[in-house]
Order: sequence, then C-alpha cells, then structure tokens
Amino acid sequence: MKKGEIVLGCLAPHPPHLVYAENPDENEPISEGGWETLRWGYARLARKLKTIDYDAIVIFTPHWQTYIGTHFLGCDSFKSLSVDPIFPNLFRFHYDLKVDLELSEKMCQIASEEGIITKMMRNPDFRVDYGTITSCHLLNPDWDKPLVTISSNRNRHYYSVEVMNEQAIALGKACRKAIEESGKRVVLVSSHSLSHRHFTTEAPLPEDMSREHIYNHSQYVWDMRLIELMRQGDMQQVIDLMPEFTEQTIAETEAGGLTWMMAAMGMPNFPAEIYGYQSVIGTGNAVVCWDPNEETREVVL
Ligand code: 2X7
Ligand code: FE2
Repeated sequence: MKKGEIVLGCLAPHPPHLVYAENPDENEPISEGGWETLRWGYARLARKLKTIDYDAIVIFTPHWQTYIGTHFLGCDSFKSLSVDPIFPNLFRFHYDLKVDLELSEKMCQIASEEGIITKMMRNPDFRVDYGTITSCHLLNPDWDKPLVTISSNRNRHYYSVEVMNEQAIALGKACRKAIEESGKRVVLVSSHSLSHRHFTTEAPLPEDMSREHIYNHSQYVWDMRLIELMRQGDMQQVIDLMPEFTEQTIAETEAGGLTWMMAAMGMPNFPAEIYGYQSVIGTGNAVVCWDPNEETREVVL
C-alpha cells in the first residue's frame, strides 16, 4: 500500500459569526452579511481545496474540551442541530456529517501506543462542537468529505502552556504516523483564532461592521508577528513563542491545535499561504494554509 500523506494544513478560525454572515441553508438565523475579508479568504482557500485530491479532513478543535485524555469521533456519522451556547442568536446549524471511522480509530490506536491517553466517542447522539462545524463548513461547504474531529485535552489547565505544547507535539507525531500507515491523503485543520480578547457586549445588529475592530493594539502586534513568521516559513519559532503568545493574548492556541498540526507536518520551514486577517468581536483571525507541494504552493496575500 502507498504511504499516506498530509496534503495540506489549514489554520481555520471558527467564529460562528462567519457562518451567520454566509446565510447557508443549514443555519437558521438570517444576516445582512459582514466579515467579508475573512469570508472571501475562506472562499479562495475552499476553491484551492477543490483542486486537491484528498480522502478526509482531520480537525482539532478547542471547543470539544476533554479532561481525561484525547477523544476521537467514533461513529460513522453524526446528525443534529448545533446551537452555539454563547451566540444562539447567530448559530443554529443543522449538520449531517460523515466520519472517516477507519482513520479515526487508527489515530486513536497509534496515539495510545505512543503513551497518550485516548478514547473513541461512541455516543451517536453526541453533539459535534461548533468549531468543527464552522471551520469545516467554510472550507468545504459541500460537506462531501468524511472527517475526524480530535478533542483538545486541557493540559493547559492541569499543567501549563509548555506542557500543552509538548503533549500536542506528541499527538501530532502520532497522527502523522497513523495517516502514513492508513495510505490516505489527508487535509489537517487547526480550528481557532489567534489573539482572543473579545468584546463582552454585542452591537444591536451583530453584523454592523462599523462596530468591528481589533480589541487592542498589543494583541494586533502579536498577531502580525506570528503571521510574519508564517510568511517567512519559520514555524519552529512560532511554536517556541507559543507559551508567551498564548499567555499574553489569551489565545485559543492554548488548546494545542496549531502545535499539533505543525508537529504532524514536520514543523514547516516553507512560506505559508495567507488568505486573510480580520477581527471578529475583537478577536484576531487569520485564514492560512501550508501546502507541502512546491508546485501548487503560491503567494496569495
Ligand atoms: O469561538 C469563538 C471564537 N473563537 C472567536 C470569536 C467569536 C466567537 O467564538
Ligand atoms: Fe473559539
């Protein structure tokens, strides 16, 4: 069997506002738009994905939090209504998604062999988190590829960001081994914002773009520093900076997604493709991808 490979890695932020602004049939609330810079960037990355031959999407999400071990979706499919606990006014999404169960089980098994505590989520009524749904919808609105969601074990809360980084590296390496053994071509997704301080009150019209701006200058400077390093292809430095960045911007990188993806991809030292940056309720969000194939890699922005 041919060795499996990671064909793309995507940093895909998941503010439910972006789905709300798109008005897809699956989401109940109706909007007048908003956050176009991010949505247009996503649309361009979604078009690139259409040109790539791949079997499955593997996504790591900070909104499926597990406190004993790392969990993997463990049924063939999941169907339900996902209501965002903070923004039920924006996100009530009817999903019906397929899981690549074989790949999910392989990743769970290999991670466990490598000494990571793992579990398969076998409850068919389990409600898939809105991070998975938002990022996957924006990357692949046709929902025509099976996926695997990986939970985020809260090492940060038991220990520190440093321990989170080490654990996420171990998990990334285990997932890579599983993908190689599976023979499949896989797209990885790390679902999160960058800086994450946000407003605590909402505008009367949530999509009123005259009210949208980054929360404060220092978190903007942090985001730009990271994006510059991504552009330069220095992901080792980004991962080394992760504890400081995460502490100072209370970033969702605390869950380990970016570290996990970079470790799985062998710590890319080639330039990332930048598709867009914009604030959503004050948080910093970048759509970025790492294309290991030199022939298809491009300078986007
Ligand atoms: O989960 C989120 C997020 N990460 C960023 C912004 C707004 C809402 O929800
Ligand atoms: Fe989030």
